[in-house]
Amino acid sequence: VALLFYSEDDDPAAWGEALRRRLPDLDFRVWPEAGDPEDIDAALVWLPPSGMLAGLPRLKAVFSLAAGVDAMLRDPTLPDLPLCRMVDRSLTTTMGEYVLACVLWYHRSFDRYEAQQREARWQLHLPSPPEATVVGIMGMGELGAHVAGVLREQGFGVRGWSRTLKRVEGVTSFAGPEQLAEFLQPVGILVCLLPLTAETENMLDARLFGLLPRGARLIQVARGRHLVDEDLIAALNSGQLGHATLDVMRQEPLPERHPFWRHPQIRLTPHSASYSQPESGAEPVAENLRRLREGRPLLHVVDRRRGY
Ligand code: NDP
Ligand code: OXD
Repeated sequence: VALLFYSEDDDPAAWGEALRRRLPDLDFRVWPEAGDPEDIDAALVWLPPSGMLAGLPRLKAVFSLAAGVDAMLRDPTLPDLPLCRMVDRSLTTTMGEYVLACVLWYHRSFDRYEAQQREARWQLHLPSPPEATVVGIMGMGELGAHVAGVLREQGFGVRGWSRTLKRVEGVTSFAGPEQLAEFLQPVGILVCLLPLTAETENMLDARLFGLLPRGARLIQVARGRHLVDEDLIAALNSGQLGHATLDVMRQEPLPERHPFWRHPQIRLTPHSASYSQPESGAEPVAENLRRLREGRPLLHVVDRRRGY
């Protein structure tokens, strides 16, 4: 099988090595050194240039290096072939670490202490037990369900919201637009782990923030286009939201002049919440290459109608 690799952010040598350890006869090629386009059976990519995949006449499947495939689905030149998204242990565990770190930071009032320090103000916020902090997770898929488990283990109150109702031990579950307000009502820390689709775009807006208790905090680790930027700034300035941690932006890298950079109640990271390490991420890709070769159904195929 010949696999073509493209990513500006991932190390092709490390992926090639990890894949060849599992599939010694793999023909691994790195764009733009694709050789004869007719040879290529599959592509492993993150944000490929528009038209690149359409130029591979015998391509049979596309594997995304990322869990979220919204950018690929927006590209009108994406071939009508199975598109498989990344589902990988290291991606999931690093997301668990990131969200836990943020939740603990808020739970122990570090955002308030940071603000107080700017004013040289000495004021104690007595720690409350973790069960008094309710964390709401929007999106209870691979990542959201794992994050829910990590937070439960720490004793936090956890609620989950998804399209279809889940049964997760210790997690109060809600589904669909009709249960959104009830889900949000006691949430002190809101985590967004939704895929970006036509239904979820711009969901994090003034109306939704107004359904949260005053002073709630936001952890946005999904996609920049879920968030209405101006509504976040207004909610922070009015006190409806207390603080926000943003890992993803509408435009990445975030333009230097964007107000998020300097807002005192916003903390930014550069789309680094979680990361698929080649050593573990190669496993699901290798399994799908075996399946492709043997004509068996592929894993983690995106439902293009649903958009995730
Ligand atoms: P999954 O597809 O496994 O889970 C998606 C979840 O969202 C499911 O529970 C689904 O509900 C729910 N959902 C989808 N649409 C709706 C809707 N309209 N209303 C309510 N719930 C909805 O995705 P992952 O957990 O693997 O990844 C989630 C997202 O995280 C990715 O799409 C990506 O954008 C982002 N991400 C960000 C990273 C970062 O570094 N910042 C890294 C990796 C991913 P149901 O279960 O009922 O179908
Ligand atoms: C993503 C990823 O979808 O890094 O953002 O997997």
